[in-house]
Amino acid sequence: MIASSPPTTSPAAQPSPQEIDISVVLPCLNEEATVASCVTDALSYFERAGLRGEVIVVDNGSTDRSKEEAENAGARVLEERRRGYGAAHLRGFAESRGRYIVMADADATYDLVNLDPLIEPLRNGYDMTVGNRMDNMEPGAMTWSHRVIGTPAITFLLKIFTGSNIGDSQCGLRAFTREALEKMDLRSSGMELASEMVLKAYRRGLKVAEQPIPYAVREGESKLNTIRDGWRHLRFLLLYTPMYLFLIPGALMLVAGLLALTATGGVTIGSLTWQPVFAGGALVIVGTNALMIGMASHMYAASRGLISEDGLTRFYRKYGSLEVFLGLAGLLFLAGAGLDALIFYGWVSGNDLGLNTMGTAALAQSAIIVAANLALGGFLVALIDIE
Ligand SMILES: Nc1nc2c(ncn2[C@@H]2O[C@H](COP(=O)(O)OP(=O)(O)OP(=O)(O)O)[C@@H](O)[C@H]2O)c(=O)[nH]1
Ligand SMILES: [Mg+2]
Repeated sequence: MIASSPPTTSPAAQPSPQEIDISVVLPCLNEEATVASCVTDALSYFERAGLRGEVIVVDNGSTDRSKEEAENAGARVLEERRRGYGAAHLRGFAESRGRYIVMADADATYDLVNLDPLIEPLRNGYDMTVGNRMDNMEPGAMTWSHRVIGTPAITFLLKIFTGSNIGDSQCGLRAFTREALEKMDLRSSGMELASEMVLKAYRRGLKVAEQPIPYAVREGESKLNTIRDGWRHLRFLLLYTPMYLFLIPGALMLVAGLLALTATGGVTIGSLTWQPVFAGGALVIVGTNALMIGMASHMYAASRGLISEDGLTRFYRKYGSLEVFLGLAGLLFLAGAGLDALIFYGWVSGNDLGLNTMGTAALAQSAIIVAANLALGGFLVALIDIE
């Protein structure tokens, strides 16, 4: 039973949303050589599996015959205004009507003749199935740098940042339920959509299954740009993970800086003497800034549901507040000003009090700058935490 409707079919003849089991969404940019076979493969699957389905091809700028090919093969073809792989997928998802949604590519690299391995886990209670191409790809299907560096690196970051156990985070063949789509609330317009889905699925507690799938050599030109798209993935992952972008580096810098500030004397190399107290001051200042910005970002990400509530958000809500930050800032300012006063007293009285003047001055300066940053940052976190 095939329910995919060619665009010429009148709307009245199309199945209502409740009647569609599965929507296959294919983004397409100049894939005239392969898009039609992808569409017919998916339609043949619907027929064999006895499912009512639709194939949606989303184009946003093809200059070849892709659209005609897709339409003639029986797809619903949509024209998306915004450019990009993610924008095309999001439009297709928004207009899909199936209970299950399958995303794939229009370059015939994925096998769409049998989608059972992707759909079965959804029938058994999973929210999303992600393909894994790593053990079953045709020679030359993926460039060496993507296979050995790019994909494993992003997969590894997703593992650390979300606890995901997905082995091929960049696989473009996936299936998910309509409820999962709503929970993920996807937004990316570029290739980083692949990372966004995995990150949000794990952060929002979805049940994710993985299926080994074959991956064939593509025909036509690849749209993937290693540097641009690699950076978009990394940027996305860092922005959504303040713990690793700000908080852990900030804490490490703060500890290293405090240790350096306690150093007495310099390190002499030849005729040069390096005074660790200056590096220490810089590390403490940058470290506290990173912690403050990280705290604000963490609270923001939690309020938007991008990370789950954790020990840190609970700690801030329990012990942190603008008043606490201002109090700490005041104490640090007094400490810094007190040290400066001691140095000043030693200078006017001619009694140096046994102080290491350079180290004490560096400590005083750091304390005053950190105090100012704590006060400014306290306002920022409080602003973000306003319900
Ligand atoms: N509509 C639309 N489709 C796109 C865009 N960029 C890529 N696509 C399609 O998205 C799918 C995936 O793009 P590919 O170029 O195959 O990227 P990839 O699979 O990561 O890379 P390869 O392994 O080289 O094929 C293909 O069907 C493309 O035609 C875009 O900007 N707009
Ligand atoms: Mg491809």
